Amino acid sequence: MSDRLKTFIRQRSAELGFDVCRFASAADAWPAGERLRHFVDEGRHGDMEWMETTLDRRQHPTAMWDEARTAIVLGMNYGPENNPLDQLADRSAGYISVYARGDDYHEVIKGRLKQLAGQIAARNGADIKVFVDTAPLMEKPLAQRAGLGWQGKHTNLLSRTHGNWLFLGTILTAAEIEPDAAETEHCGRCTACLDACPTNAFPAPFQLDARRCLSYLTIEFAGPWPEEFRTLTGSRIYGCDDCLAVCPWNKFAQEAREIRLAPRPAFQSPRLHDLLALDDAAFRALFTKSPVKRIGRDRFLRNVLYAVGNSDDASLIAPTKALLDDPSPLVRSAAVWALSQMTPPDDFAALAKSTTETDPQVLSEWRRA
Ligand code: B12
Ligand code: SF4
Ligand code: SF4
Repeated sequence: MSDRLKTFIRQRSAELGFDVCRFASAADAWPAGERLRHFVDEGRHGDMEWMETTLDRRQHPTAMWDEARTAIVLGMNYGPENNPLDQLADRSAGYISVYARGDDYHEVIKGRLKQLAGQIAARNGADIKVFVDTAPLMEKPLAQRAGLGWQGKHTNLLSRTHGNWLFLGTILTAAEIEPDAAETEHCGRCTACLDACPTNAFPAPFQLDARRCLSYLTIEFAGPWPEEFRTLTGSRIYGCDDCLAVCPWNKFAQEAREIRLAPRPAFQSPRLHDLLALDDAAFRALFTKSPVKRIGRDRFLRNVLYAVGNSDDASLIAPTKALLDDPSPLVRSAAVWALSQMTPPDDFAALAKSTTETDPQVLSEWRRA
């Protein structure tokens, strides 16, 4: 029965566009929960308070749902056509990470997971729940246990068949289904991802300090960044792919076949000049159905302005000055920093002298610069 059910699930998952589908016990003990607790105890989750508040439930699948017996772990390939890091050389353009260049994967995957779960429930009758990203479930160790790949030294899951470009989604069921073999680690002596990280975000191999990660800073962190990271971000304005893209296992990666994940031309090397002009309505229109929309126009403009400060593109000075009057203090403070990087010290001092700024946070940025 278990074998026939597995074949049924695999076939349906492939029809729904998943590239991998494997099975793991959701009930066996694992070390991941303790490691997560260590991560949070060290404060490495930064401002992601939801990791703290859901810590107990996150520790193990059964801590969230005590009837869970099997995890059906699915992977969807989002492999890029070329090495995405080549785009970092153009400092007048922003870098949006590969995962965010098409439609929001949460939407793409969640709908399919629900369809698959419905088909499984109709056949099997056992209780079932679907998860992608936002639920308090540790997806990467579950995926390793199911044999989709292994957690590399950069902490992401990579595989011998898809390299580093797999989105994960999970279905938990109360049904007992024969697990597949777990994958073992194949990083060996390689340290390419650790060496490539622009912000030195790995305190040790297999461990990440999210507070130093550009993905966290560009997406999750709400305020002005600590100064040291502003120059290190280069032109990365949403997410970061460096540790994934340098991995030698990408030689086995294939280009994504899911049409909704295909990169939109507007998100490949968007001109910083155009992005500086985005008001709220234009931002929402540009990022319809994109994961970028979630961070909102002000946080996005903050990221764009840090990239402007690193651009050496004098044509961006005038549109940056215009943002000194922006309604958002976050945007104004990032504009001040960008100008401090791009204008000669005397010009900047004259600007600082003439400012009518009253917001204390922005004023402190003028003084710091
Ligand atoms: C929080 C989060 C983040 C945070 C923290 C990232 C992190 N590495 O934890 C931030 C915002 C930084 C982030 C960034 C990214 N994320 Co994210 N994120 C998540 C989320 C919601 C939870 C992950 C989590 O629980 N982290 C807590 C840490 C403690 O867990 P962990 O990484 O598994 O930790 C393990 C290791 O540290 C290891 N470990 C610790 N100590 C030791 C010691 C030894 C000796 C050993 C061997 C191991 C070891 O064991 C731990 C437990 O397994 C998941 C979705 C989910 N629900 O799982 C997506 C998820 C991990 N993200 C994803 C993606 C795509 C990204 C980015 C690539 C996006 C981008 N391009 O910008 C980056 C990658 C950055 C990186 N190098 O990790 C995908 C990854 C897919 C994959 N193939 O792995 C996920 C699974 C979402 C999804 N459903 O597809 N993310
Ligand atoms: S995503 Fe970028 S900043 Fe974050 S760990 Fe990887 S290389 Fe470092
Ligand atoms: S770059 Fe090297 S160390 Fe990092 S995940 Fe890939 S194989 Fe492992």
